[in-house]
Amino acid sequence: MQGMSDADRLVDKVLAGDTRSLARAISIVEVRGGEAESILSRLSKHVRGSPVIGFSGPPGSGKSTLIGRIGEYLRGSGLRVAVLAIDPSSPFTGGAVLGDRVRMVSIASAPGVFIRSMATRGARGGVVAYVRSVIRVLDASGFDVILVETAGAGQTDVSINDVADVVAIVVTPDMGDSIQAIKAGLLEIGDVYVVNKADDSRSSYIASMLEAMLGRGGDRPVVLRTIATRGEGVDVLAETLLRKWEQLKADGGLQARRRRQNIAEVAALIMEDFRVAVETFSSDKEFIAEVERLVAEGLDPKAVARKMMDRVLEWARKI
Ligand SMILES: Nc1nc2c(ncn2[C@@H]2O[C@H](COP(=O)(O)OP(=O)(O)OP(=O)(O)O)[C@@H](O)[C@H]2O)c(=O)[nH]1
Ligand SMILES: [Mg+2]
Repeated sequence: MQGMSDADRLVDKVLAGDTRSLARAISIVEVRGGEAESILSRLSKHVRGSPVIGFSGPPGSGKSTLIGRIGEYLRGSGLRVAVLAIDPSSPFTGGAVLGDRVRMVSIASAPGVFIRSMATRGARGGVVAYVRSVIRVLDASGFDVILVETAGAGQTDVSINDVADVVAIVVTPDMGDSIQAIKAGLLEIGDVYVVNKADDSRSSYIASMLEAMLGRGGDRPVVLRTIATRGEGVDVLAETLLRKWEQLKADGGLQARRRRQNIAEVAALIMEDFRVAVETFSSDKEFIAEVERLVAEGLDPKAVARKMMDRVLEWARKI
């Protein structure tokens, strides 16, 4: 069609549900830049605010297997499901990683299910913003639920509650892992705690221990047990997560969480621009000469940094 830009055409196909165009749009958004911005702004009026459910927890606790099963379950009730696996181990520009796709094989080929791995190594502080952009693309393209997997605290560049509305923390009956996970600060961020691999006899002990640690308040997170490999407990888990989202939507909690997500995203974007500005500027000849002059005058580094700050900000605005 005459007068249509490439971005218009791509966005039209994404909105029409074309999976290949969706994958392409996500790749463009991941890299950022002008084309990404025009795609995101064209899609923005189609964003519906679908539930984003996050899964975090120690490596190997069964997050991918669980997500695969939950995807299947939700799909069975007629919902379109997108899965976003955030992979800290792969280089950011390395493209999709197939490992998770293999474990989610039960749903990978199902219609109405879309799986994407997003590599984050090398993206540094901007990860939150990249992930939220991709979530917006998925939402606008019509998915009813978006499931996000990240590795546990400290192992990834994105904290799950910066991108997800409702958070499930997946641990295993293996004591070491669970205690490690809890120590790493996962006790504060979960809405639901899942003791997966409940085919292990220690699971009820770990579940009780978690319940004791979580305390007794009215809004205490739920502890559930699952056997992801057999799909046991998956229906209850899926319903619990969606019910929590509905409850948050009704009582204003969702709006509060999304406001926090927006702030985290904007802060990440500013930080990213600022980082680039500092890196560019600090290898600039004039900058170096100026810094050397101030140091030679006897100013301490902190004072020099203050003096240079305005110049860096000016630089950042041009990015
Ligand atoms: N026995 C048992 N094994 C399970 C269960 N759920 C998952 N597994 C196995 O645990 C291993 C890890 O599962 P994944 O789903 O890849 O775990 P993950 O948390 O996504 O792992 P990372 O993404 O590497 O952190 C796989 O071999 C699964 O088959 C379960 O309920 N019981
Ligand atoms: Mg996984």
